[in-house]
Amino acid sequence: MRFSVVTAFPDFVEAYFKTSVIGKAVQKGLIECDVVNPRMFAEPPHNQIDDYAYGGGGMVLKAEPLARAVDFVKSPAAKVICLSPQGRLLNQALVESLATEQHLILVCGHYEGVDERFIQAYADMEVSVGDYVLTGGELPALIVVDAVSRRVEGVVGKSSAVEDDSFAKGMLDHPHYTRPSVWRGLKVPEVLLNGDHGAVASWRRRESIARTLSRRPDIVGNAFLAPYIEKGVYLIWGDASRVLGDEAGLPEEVVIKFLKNIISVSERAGCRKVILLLKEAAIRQKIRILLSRLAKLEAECDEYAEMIKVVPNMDRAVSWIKEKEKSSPYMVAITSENKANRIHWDELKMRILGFCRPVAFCYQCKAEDMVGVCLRNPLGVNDSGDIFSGIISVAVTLERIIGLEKKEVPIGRDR
Ligand code: 4GX
Repeated sequence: MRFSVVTAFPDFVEAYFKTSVIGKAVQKGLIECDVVNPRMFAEPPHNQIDDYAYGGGGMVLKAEPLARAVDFVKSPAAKVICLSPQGRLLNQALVESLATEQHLILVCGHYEGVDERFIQAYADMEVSVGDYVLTGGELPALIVVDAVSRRVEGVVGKSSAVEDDSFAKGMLDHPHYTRPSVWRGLKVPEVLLNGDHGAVASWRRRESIARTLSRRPDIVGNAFLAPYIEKGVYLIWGDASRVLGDEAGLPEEVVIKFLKNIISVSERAGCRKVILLLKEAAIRQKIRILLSRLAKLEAECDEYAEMIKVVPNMDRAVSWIKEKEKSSPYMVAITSENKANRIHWDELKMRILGFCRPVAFCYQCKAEDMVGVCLRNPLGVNDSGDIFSGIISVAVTLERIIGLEKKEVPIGRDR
């Protein structure tokens, strides 16, 4: 990965490239950093790189010296980024996306800014590091170099790289402590001293959640929740006889495909079980036999049989979850009907993090069975309750609520 910084103050940027983690990464050859001064490409004898703004105002960087500097460092795959308060706000998702590039050319503006024609002709993207005004683009450029570099393999140690996954999940970090265990009368939380790894993990999860909900509720909408849900997530497919019963007439391979799909969708969202409501004993038996046959036939289907549970009705599903989790599930119906207890998916995410209860997503369940909240069915009124509609509705809903592990933002000209 290569970074080229175009700046009228090369000393400042060069010092950073020789220091600390970035300096070591340069030494090890993990990243390549160069600096180019537009003044070297300015018109002699004055080598002026700025001039008065047309229409009045302060000074503006001239387009030609910047253009020549960029041409000088350019490589075929280079992306040109201009640092500016008018740019796209930098966040971890954009950092991950920039980390996939081979060469970033970072152009640092000064004064009132840069001649707009340079940006138009050369910049692939304008990036801002925050909603405040600085004196120049050097610090923002170094912020980009720093954040992107630590996503390059080998630049930071494995533990910090793994730690970083927590930001990929989009939640705030938990507090950290080191020795001594009592400092000026302040104690380290007891749970961290006992060596119970499970208890530590669960404490850290709760701390991350509490901090995120109170300090940064705005990021919860995009967070990947699966690692933060202590009690299980369940999917209950009501009236499954309609799709799996004999009258549905589905060939066995379609039933198998359905089971596989619904399991993989549920597993990705961290579901503990998929519970099928099948009122006829004969069909429950048929599905059980099919699952155990699958387990014998294909090694990977071993877990498939474990993931699926068949019960006759909702009461049995709810009491089974309650028994297993020692607390009653929060019921969430996926429905096309306009119910009074409908909530927004964003609000549901907040609630799931706020309590420590199992959550049961219910698809095709009878109204009288549903006492919790309702979520809008992503298929709308077009959901006919068949296996195709069901998998789509369930997959979109689970992905919306639980989220995606990684977020990719495409890079390119964004205006
Ligand atoms: N995130 N500044 C750039 C001059 C400027 C203005 C417009 C290009 C276009 C900043 C930030 C930031 C101050 C750096 C103005 N250059 N850059 N400079 N916040 O405040 O990136």
